[in-house]
Amino acid sequence: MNLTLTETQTLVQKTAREFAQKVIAPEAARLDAESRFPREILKGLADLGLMAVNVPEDLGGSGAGALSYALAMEEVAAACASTAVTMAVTNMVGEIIAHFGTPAQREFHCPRLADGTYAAGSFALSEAGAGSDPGGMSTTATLLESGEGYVLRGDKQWITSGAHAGVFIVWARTGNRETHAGTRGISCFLLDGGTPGLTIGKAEDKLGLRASNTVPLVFDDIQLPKTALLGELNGGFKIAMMALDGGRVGISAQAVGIARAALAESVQYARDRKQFGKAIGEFQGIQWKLADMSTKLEASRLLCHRAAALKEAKKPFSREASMAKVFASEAAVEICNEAVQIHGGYGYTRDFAAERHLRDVRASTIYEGTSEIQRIVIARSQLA
Ligand code: COS
Repeated sequence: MNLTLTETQTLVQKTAREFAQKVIAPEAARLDAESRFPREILKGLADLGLMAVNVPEDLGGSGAGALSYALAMEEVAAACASTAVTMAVTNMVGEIIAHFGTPAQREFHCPRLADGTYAAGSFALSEAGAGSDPGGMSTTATLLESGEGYVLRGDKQWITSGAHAGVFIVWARTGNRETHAGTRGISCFLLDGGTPGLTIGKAEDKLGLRASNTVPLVFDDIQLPKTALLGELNGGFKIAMMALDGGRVGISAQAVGIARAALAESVQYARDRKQFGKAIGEFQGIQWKLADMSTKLEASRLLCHRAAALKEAKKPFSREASMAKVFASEAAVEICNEAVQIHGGYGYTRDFAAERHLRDVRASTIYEGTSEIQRIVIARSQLA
């Protein structure tokens, strides 16, 4: 793996870092405290090309590649994890449409996701009874007798940005239950925000990522035209799996960004805080914590960048994405937990960001596939 960044990657990293530190970071605590969706900040990210980093330029995206995306994600997450997850899902939605969409679908939705016309895009896979096992979903899209479209019926759960999305990618069961059971009878559809019959439920009151929006959706016999089908009929499960592989690289980068911020603040605190007549950073107990935190952080970043580099080279990267996700997210939880410990009593208050990082990072071992699911993917690849 080449560890030297290209000119494009360096530029994307610099652009994201400047915007994240100047514009996003000063707002993060307030956005969290007010559980406020970062609408204006997202528009700023779109203006910089960061809402569609992997969407080709002819569709309005940056076409900068998977590693550039990981670099940008780390920068944004280091400033505000809520903004980062909103950016992550929107980027994923744009990439799926660019990859699997018809020319009309691509040309309609990708530029709107890229330029911020849509505040966000949403990925509607999970259901109340189908989280780790999306193949067990019960939402259906039934072909009309005329054959001219589908009726979408059911509900979804944990939908990031659902109250603000311009477009949803929705997975629904289309297959005959006998010939296309389980994962083989699922298709993927595009649904416009505001479509009659779409109800956005009450936003979840979450431990962290409070400025991101997470809602349930209800589809009440929504009539979808045939042109809403994304990809092949009954081919939707594989689209979800491929998208999640890329999404997991993004979440590992998000975890790296949050942990980086927690570590930097811990180093600063260890320099500033005096006890027993000297800075606490002079005590070996604190030094060893900082050493372990920075080692875990570097290892996480390397795994993330390796998975991103494989993706960019169009090589298989499913196993590496799961390794990056499980390692980086678990390491980041440990790093953020130690950051609170180093900050002592102050770390338990809102006077410092350490508590926000710990609340925010906790989701990263759960969403985009739990740690347990990542271990299933990794183990299966070894045993195959
Ligand atoms: N890329 C492409 N295709 C894939 C794939 C991948 N990464 N992973 C699986 N597939 C394909 C398989 O090859 C199989 O194809 P065939 O039907 O042609 O044989 C099909 O998809 C079904 O795969 P599998 O039998 O492995 O499906 P399972 O139901 O056993 O599920 C896991 C596999 C557990 C990996 C999957 O359900 C999963 O990722 N769950 C977590 C979901 C998740 O991350 N949810 C969070 C949503 S965002 S908050």
